[in-house]
Amino acid sequence: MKMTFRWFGEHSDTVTLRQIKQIPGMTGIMGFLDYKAASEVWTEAEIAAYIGGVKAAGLDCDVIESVNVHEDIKMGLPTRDQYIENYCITIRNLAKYGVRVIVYNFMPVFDWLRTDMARVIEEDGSNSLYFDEAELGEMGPMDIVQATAEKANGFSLPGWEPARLAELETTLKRYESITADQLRENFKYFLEGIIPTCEEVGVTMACHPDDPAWPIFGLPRIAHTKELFDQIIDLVDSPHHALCLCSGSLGSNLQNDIPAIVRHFGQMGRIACMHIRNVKHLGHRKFRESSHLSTDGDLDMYEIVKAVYETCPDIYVRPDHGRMIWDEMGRPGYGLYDRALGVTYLNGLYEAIEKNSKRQK
Ligand code: DNO
Repeated sequence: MKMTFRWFGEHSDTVTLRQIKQIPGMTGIMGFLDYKAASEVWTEAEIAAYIGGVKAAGLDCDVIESVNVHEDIKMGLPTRDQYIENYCITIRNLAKYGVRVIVYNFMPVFDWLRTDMARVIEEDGSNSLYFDEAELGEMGPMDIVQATAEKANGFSLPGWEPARLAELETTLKRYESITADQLRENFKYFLEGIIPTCEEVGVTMACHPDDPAWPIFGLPRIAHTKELFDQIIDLVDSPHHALCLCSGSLGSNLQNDIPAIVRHFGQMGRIACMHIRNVKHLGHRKFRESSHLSTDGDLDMYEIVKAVYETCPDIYVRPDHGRMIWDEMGRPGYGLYDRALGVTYLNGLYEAIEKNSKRQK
């Protein structure tokens, strides 16, 4: 288990590389050029500067999260070929600087979605990301983007800065006629376009689950259960087509047996990396993100880490969203303190599982 930390870059993150390096057991970051538009080419000069800075801080950058997929690719528009070509150039450029894994998602329009970016947790006064489908219904997509921007300490919802609101309306309209099956077909077309390049340069694509784990605003979503991931894996037969399982995203639906899902795809060799965090359910489709500790949420972190140890011990892992604690102000979900606590907890679980397993042999 190679422990990493998500980092948005010098000008877009409140956390520094020096702080990340000081977290025990930290090997590297999951990196991101946050100013790039979806499927815009990442140039070698940009990559060299970014990764050079990370390496100078004593950290690796084997994983990039994310290279975003253009909506035209997801919608299957004729313009998609140009964007797929760009995507291949970015894959090649990243590979030249040692990147091994690229995390991405195939969610129409929105990436992860919450109805409150800073819901106070009464018990201890911390706050965390929160979702309530009842609130979502009242809000509508445009309100969500605006509300997120207002309560996100200056950060906006990934991909939907308020300046792009007009575009959002057109995009939503276009999706009205796209079914889940069509979306899957478009996904296959995309994978067939990029996986040969990945095979050539040694990069593995890691698809992230839908978050929350069901369709929202009537938009099709095809990556949120074991069965749906089986269909995705079947789209292209290559070890370079893999998953980035996220326990928190999948855990928004308690029907998802996460240790079993990890074992299933881990044994197949199709997990490239994982995001590990916990969620606390408060009602039907209503949850908040808790600390990583098993007893603070509804997921059994011990069983999840054990499944990693037993079926895919070499994957990259990062703590996922943390709460805001100790009066920290930062990008919602991505402060330093609670995520660092998550790292030490996950490393502790792993050490105990590993030692216990070796002792029994
Ligand atoms: C949320 C993240 C996601 C993830 C993308 C991958 O915090 O895990 O935004 O990076 O879905 O493209």
